[in-house]
Amino acid sequence: MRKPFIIANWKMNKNVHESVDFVRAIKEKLPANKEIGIAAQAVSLYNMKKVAGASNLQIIAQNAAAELEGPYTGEISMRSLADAGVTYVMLGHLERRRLFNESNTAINQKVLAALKAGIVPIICTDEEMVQTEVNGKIHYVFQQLKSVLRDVPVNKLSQIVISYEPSWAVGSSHQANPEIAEEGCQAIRQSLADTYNNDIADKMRILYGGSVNPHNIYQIMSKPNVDGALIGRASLDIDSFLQMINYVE
Ligand code: 3PY
Repeated sequence: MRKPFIIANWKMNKNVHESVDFVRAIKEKLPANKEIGIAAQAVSLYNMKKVAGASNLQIIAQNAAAELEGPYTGEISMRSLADAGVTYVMLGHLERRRLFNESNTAINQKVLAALKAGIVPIICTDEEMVQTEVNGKIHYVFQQLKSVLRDVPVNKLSQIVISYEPSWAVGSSHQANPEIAEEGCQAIRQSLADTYNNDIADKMRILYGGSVNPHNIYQIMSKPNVDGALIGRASLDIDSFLQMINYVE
């Protein structure tokens, strides 16, 4: 069984005090049957973890360097993040690809560094895929996914989290569409099964991201291949976030 995973992606919002206050306000209210995480600015993560303590809240970085240490002024290492209590790192978000020209090769190096440091990557991909039909069976190839997973040891794959975020839905006011969410997550699972095997594809969690809010999360989470949500703007407000982690029809 894949445990549902609901993640707030705060992007470059909330300062340290606001982030810590938010954690303090929600930490006793987290549902036990889901994994809940917040991806915040790096400067807040250590203090957020201290306040979250042993609660079921995952503290998530939004990016980190591909090198674990050394002369890289201004960078943040996965090793330091792990020491600060960070358990997951989001890699390859569309805004990083688009605004900071992050390539699949660079993201792949970061995925490998995260695994070395003991941090689980949450890898974001968009809708770019090639669909082919061989002997009546549809195959999907997500070039991004293939490239960013290069050289990842097979025994590490099932812990990795993938997020499907169609580019038109990120940071936009478009309505997320549950059918499109399912279609994308299902295609990713199928491509993982084709590239590796069914067992790995069944174990890996695939989240949907892009314009998720309290009104559409239930429909999205009801889809069989959607194991969680990566939530932008709607996660900044405490009440709205609590509503989404406890989604009901
Ligand atoms: C959004 O919903 O805008 C996101 O970028 C989620 O990661």
